[in-house]
Amino acid sequence: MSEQKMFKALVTAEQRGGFTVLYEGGELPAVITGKLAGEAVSRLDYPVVGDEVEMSLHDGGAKAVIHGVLPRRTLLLRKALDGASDAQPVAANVDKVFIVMGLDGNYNIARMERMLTAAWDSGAIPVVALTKKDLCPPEELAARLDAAALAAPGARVLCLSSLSGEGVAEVEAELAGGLRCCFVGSSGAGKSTLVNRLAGREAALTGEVREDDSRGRHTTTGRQLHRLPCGGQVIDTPGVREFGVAYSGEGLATSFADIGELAAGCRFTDCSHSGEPGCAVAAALETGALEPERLKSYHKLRRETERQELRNDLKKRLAAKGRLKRFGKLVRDITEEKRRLRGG
Ligand SMILES: Nc1nc2c(ncn2[C@@H]2O[C@H](COP(=O)(O)OP(=O)(O)OP(=O)(O)O)[C@@H](O)[C@H]2O)c(=O)[nH]1
Ligand SMILES: [Mg+2]
Ligand SMILES: [Zn+2]
Repeated sequence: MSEQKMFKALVTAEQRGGFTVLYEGGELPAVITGKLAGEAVSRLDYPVVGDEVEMSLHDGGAKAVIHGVLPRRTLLLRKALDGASDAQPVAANVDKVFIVMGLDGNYNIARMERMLTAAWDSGAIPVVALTKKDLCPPEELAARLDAAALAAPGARVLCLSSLSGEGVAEVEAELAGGLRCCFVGSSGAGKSTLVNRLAGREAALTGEVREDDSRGRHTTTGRQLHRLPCGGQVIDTPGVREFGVAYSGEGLATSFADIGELAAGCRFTDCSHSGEPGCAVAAALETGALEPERLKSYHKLRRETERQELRNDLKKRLAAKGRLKRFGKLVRDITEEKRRLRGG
């Protein structure tokens, strides 16, 4: 077989069973080679939107076949939907992860904290984008903004309305220099509406939220990268109810840096802030410097992270055991074969 010519392309969309890649300014449908699928050990070995891939052209340049994924700069992960312990990649090579949350009934600090933890773990910079400012009762606005800022130490918190356009320029400013971002948030948060506002056209489908509880209807079903007139790029994703913990303790330490700082004042260096004497975190609760809900979120996410780490560790040990077993069988087979050849 003659050597195939390879090209680099960017994965811009992912649908069931297929991809779209951007090559020389045009988008092409793409599939992956059987070899890539066959050798994949986990979902992380498959391409994801934002990936740079190595591909060959077919059908006179109308179709692409993806042979491999180039090394990733950043990778946003979420827990698998189907309960598998494998983490699921959401987007690759993004510079910033926007946690999009509505200031209407969509507002939920605990959910935002989970998404922030995953965002810090991705290697990208998290930004909180509070949408639907026009729907927030004016007397509630300051309190909601403050609560979000307190729960997002180290991250910028933007407030905007995709309806009026107020605050949208600040989102564009975050993408200056042609940065790539990814929008995550629950269904109905207003991700696709903001994409359309940034794109200046109906680039993505949007859907009404249910009136009784502001919940969305899962309008966006696939992941899609949009190139924006401001020069930046945004990956729109389907809303998820739960982001789930699929991360290391590192993202947790960053997203709860406020508690980490307080913990430096605890009497015991390994204080778990659950009733030990001399606990500075408990003292901050007393003075009101720390919200009890915030500590509750921290404890909950820490437990999940520890369970996840334990699972990963167990999986690694089992995988190693599997390899040993296979090796043992190989040795037995060879010994058997030698004996047979010797006529024993
Ligand atoms: N008033 C107002 N409505 C908004 C704003 N942003 C979004 N909406 C509305 O909120 C609803 C949901 O918006 P979408 O953009 O479809 O939400 P989404 O986050 O993409 O949801 P999924 O695709 O299901 O994950 C739509 O009816 C939008 O018109 C806003 O800033 N102000
Ligand atoms: Mg959407
Ligand atoms: Zn403590």
